[in-house]
Amino acid sequence: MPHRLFVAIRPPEQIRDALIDTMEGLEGARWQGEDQLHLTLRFIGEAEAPLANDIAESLCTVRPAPFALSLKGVGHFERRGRPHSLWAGLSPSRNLLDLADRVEKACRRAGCTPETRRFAPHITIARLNSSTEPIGGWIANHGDLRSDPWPVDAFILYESHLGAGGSLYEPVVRYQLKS
Ligand code: 2AM
Repeated sequence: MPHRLFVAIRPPEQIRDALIDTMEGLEGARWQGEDQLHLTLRFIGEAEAPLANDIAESLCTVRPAPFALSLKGVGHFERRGRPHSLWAGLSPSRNLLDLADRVEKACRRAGCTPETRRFAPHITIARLNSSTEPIGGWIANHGDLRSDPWPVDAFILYESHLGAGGSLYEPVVRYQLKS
């Protein structure tokens, strides 16, 4: 059976708490669970065992030095002209772009089809649908979201299990950055 994979950074507890604090005041939003919060570096999608193993191995070569990230602001993505998700943004970080670039190259070396979409760093907070109330008030209330910097010292290869109650994200391999 293929594995649905992605590579992400897991924010620490105090950052997850800050994100959870924003999860109110929007009727009809499907808020992410605490254990679902992550910053995707590379969505891989369905991979059969040999490719999945090669990806897991290739990612071992990605070992930049640890760096800091901080939350900055909120936003939304649209699909078919309608708000589809809410997210928290990150302060611009060259180190984050560099990490995503190295992860992308490692995935390609393992045999993944190149990602053509531009990397848009975000942490999804909620999924929305046509019955969600207008998001303008929520965006205005949380637009000044900021956090202290947190140290990023690892990234994770996740397997996504799709279920009726939402996706379950299972950490498969944790990759420590250079110490
Ligand atoms: P999202 O949070 O903005 O939806 C696991 O699905 C992770 O991979 C999510 O963080 C999701 O981003 C991201 N992702 C990127 N491209 C995706 C795609 N085509 N399908 C599903 N998830 C995708």
